[in-house]
Amino acid sequence: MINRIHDLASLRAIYELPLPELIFRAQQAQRAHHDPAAVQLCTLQSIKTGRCPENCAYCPQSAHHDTGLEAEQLMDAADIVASARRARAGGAARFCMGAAWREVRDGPQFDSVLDAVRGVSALGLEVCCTLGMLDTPQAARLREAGCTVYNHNLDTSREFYPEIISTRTYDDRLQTLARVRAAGLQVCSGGILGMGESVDDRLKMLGELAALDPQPDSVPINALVPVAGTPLDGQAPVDPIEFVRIIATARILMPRAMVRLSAGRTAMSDEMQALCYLAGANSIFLGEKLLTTPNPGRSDDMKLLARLGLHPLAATPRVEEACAHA
Ligand code: SAM
Ligand code: DTB
Ligand code: SF4
Repeated sequence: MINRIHDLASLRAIYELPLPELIFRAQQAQRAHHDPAAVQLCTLQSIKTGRCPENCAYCPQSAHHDTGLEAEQLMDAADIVASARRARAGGAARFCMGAAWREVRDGPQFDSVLDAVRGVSALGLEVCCTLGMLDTPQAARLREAGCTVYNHNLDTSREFYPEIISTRTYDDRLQTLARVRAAGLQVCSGGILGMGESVDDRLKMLGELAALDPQPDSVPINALVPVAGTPLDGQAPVDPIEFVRIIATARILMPRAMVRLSAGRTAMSDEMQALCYLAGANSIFLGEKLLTTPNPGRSDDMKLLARLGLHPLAATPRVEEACAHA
């Protein structure tokens, strides 16, 4: 399939639709490919925390910013698998492991991550990794070990990118995504809103993602979590309606993708999250912590899903049990 390349005017034409029309079109796109009442529940585990050599302005884990974050060495594979087992018991369908690395390096640490991937995959969970840049053989080894998805965000538009990160380029990012895809892994790629970018930057980012061929299988949309000590602390929060419009535009542009309402949910009202679900979001991270910052607790999310009549996607029997008691 050849993807349509969206010019900025056509992206704006979608984004600026009257809200009821925008939501209606997003709902149509969602219903064509997904159960509109199902929400994918993912769990995140930081397997190596802090002291990252990259200078991403938003990130509490960058060694370039003094955020007071306690750095942690790579977790043992057995501890990662134990954490995944708890996530499964709590209702997660997907387990995502994140490392504060610039790139994957061959050697004992990567071998240990591959062991963890094998262990988590054996639990029957979908395995996602986000480890920074990687080469084609490394992507293939991850896939062989049972990793199904690789997360690597474009984060923003090509034009705004150098304002946020200067230790790597937009093309580095696209190259890793191409390698991930070539190795047969699913692609998870999205971005962050609220870093000082314009609406056009957000739309251009969606245009870049939608132009990937094939399109990403999942698209995380993060709201910046401002962290003291990072250059982006103190940024004004994104307007909730602008955020919802981006979710709906992502859903319309990439109808088959899982659109994940990612970081920043602790600052969102229940009503704003409900609007995001109406606009086509169909995945969240579950649990009190993302990688290093807070996330709504599992029971709050389960209560909100129940109030909205939504249910977990691809639930194991244990999950249904968990939800019935939520
Ligand atoms: N180091 C790897 C990389 O950059 O690809 C993987 C981990 S990195 C923390 C994963 C993603 O988390 C980033 O691409 C960014 O989109 C998101 N992120 C990091 N800090 C954030 C923050 N303060 N607020 C919102 N999203 C954030
Ligand atoms: C993504 O887009 N968001 C998640 C996941 N992919 C790896 C990470 C959010 C991190 C938020 C900041 C933190 O907790 O450190
Ligand atoms: Fe490192 Fe990833 Fe954070 Fe950038 S976003 S500083 S690459 S952990």
